[in-house]
Amino acid sequence: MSKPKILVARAVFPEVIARLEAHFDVEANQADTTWSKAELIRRLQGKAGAFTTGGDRIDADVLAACPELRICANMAVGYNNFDVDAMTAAGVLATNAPDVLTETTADFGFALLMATARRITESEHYLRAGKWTKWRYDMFAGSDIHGATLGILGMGRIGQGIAKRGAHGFGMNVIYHNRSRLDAALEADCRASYVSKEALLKTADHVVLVLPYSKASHHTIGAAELAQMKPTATLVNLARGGIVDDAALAEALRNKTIAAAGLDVFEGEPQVHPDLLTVPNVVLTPHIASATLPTRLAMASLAADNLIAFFTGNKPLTPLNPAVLAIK
Ligand code: 8YV
Repeated sequence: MSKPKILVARAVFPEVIARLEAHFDVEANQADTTWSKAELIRRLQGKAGAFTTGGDRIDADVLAACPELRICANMAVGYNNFDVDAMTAAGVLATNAPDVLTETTADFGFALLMATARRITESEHYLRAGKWTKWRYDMFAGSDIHGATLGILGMGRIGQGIAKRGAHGFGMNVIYHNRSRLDAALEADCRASYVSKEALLKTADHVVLVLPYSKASHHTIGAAELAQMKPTATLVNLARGGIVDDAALAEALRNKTIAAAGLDVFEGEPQVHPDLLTVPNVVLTPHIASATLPTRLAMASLAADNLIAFFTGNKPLTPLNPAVLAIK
């Protein structure tokens, strides 16, 4: 019996490709070429499955052009690259890669917060440029993390990981806002108090964004929200580009409406708003929050496990639209 054909849309660990090859006829993009939508559609012809990453958009056009497609397994917890409603309507299963990246991403959130609040990259650039000629009492003075108020917008698994680091490790006062309030046991575990978005913006010394991207969360932080924050506050975006209005943020950083920002994700990435590149009080990283090799391998393995389970008649581990399975 011939093996199902799958497409692996981006380069991935050779051992994951080898594992997929044991089950599937694999077309892999190990050259890591960036494909246009037309090229993705061309490559998906005849494929029953796709291994995707956050940059591979599966929407109604792609689904209409690829009628043989039955499952797309995302190597990411976020899945705003999927039109899940269109996938459900087309009978295509969507899976993501949650949990395996939670602690690694929360570690990075804390690293980005600390680098931002303590001006680590800005001061390093100064040193490397040969500008450090003497010590000064207020040189690169930043803001404290310990004992400060940490505001977390979006209290899913990663938000909870950041809350625990802040509360248990740094004695922070943790407040959060989320679509739904956590149950009392989880709140106690995180030592976090539920507040309104407005109260969070007004009282937090450090605001960390970890909410999923959707039309509803587009520009959750724009000029009006930045104006509500303390002038000494820092903002960290770990979630998705588009949750912050990057042009408004660059202006707020330039005007010192807020003190500093740390960004791992950008609107239209890998392009970065040019104004962000010219303000000094922002730490910029290229979407690396989950980037440790063990975690990236776990994410890729989970995506592969979902594909293998689906085609061997087992239940995929992390389905996003399980109704599709019930229909079959
Ligand atoms: C990925 C992410 O690196 O999991 C997510 O949602 O944003 C990152 O961990 C990226 O999306 C690649 O798939």
